[in-house]
Amino acid sequence: MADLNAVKQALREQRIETPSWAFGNSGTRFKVFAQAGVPRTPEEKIADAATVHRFTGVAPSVALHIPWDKVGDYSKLSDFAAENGIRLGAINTNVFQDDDYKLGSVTNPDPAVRRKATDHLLEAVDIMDQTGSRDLKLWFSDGLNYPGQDDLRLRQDRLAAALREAYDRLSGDQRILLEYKLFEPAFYATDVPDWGTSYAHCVELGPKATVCIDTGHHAPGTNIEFIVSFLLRQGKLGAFDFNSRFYADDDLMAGAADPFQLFRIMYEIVRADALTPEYGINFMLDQCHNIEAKIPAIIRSVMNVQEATAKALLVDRDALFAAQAAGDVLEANGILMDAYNTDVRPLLRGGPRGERARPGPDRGVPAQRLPGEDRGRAGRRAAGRLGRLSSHPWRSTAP
Ligand code: AOS
Ligand code: MN
Repeated sequence: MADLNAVKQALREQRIETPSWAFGNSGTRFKVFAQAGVPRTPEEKIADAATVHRFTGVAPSVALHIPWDKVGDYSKLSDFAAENGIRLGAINTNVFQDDDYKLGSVTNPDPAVRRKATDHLLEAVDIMDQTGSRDLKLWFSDGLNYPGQDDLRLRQDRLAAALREAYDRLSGDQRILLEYKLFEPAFYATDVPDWGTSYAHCVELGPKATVCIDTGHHAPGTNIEFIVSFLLRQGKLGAFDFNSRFYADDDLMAGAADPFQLFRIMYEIVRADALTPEYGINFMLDQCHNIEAKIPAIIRSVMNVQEATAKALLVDRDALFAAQAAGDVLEANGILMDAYNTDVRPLLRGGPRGERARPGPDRGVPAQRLPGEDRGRAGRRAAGRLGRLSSHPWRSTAP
């Protein structure tokens, strides 16, 4: 049975990194709907990220994107972040917006373009030296639109060479996070299309290279929690770019489209004891808020990740392993669903630090599951858990 104090503690210690670009204006190729008050400078984006942290208590770092967040003095920017109560997180490279990159960046057939792109990766490590960032996050838009356009195998060689240069430039605890994406902007073949390609390059590079899973970058129906579980087992899961998708790389709020998927992912994290900052996974958001207010949307996303995590922490793992070992399919599935169907909002309502309980109506706990209601073994477990939830002191209102 999950220990609620341990669950609370784990939620307090959870860390979620926000992306600087999510605070600025964004849109589709059809229209960017500008919003009033969006940040104009890296400093203003940092101030917005600090606001998210103030309200959630679990988002103490913000990822930068270079050159979108280029400044003259990165140490000063780092100090500015610290004055605002947060720190600078992953440095994201941008080798997809220059005309030179029409046929690719580090995989381009032209060695001069490859040099320029690789130099940008090295520049990003220089910036990390000044910001104190640990993570160099690499996403390559490189790929082909037409069969025969370029040599698939040579492009892998060029990619490996650029990654090697960047890897050899790392020092201290710095590391590479290699993201993958099934398609877009390339439509026929992408040079890092999936976790397997990213994983193989990371293995070739060495221990300081790990995979970044962007939850929006898979074919429909892909079992992402399997990828999570596999990479954890190999010690090669370095980070997430959380967001939601309905169709492609929609970049909607994490946990909005498929909260059950997010729960299943977080269960694998909890299952591997990989939730703590010490384990080293960078739980980042990678989102754009095109029609909704940005800071509240990012707060909502952080809370959605926390809710999925809370449910994952509530899984009765001893009972689950026992049911699995006994081959009791329905009981095992029931135990997992039982945790997923628990309303954890009361657990989070006072804020993750638990010191700011907000008075408010009790939304749903008694209505959802009635303690004592006969729903079989799984139902009785749920009733017991809710009984404890309902009587917990940090709950804002009594049922
Ligand atoms: C692009 O599709 C990727 O998700 C990257 O993480 C990218 O750097 C980020 O979305 C900012 O554009
Ligand atoms: Mn991403």
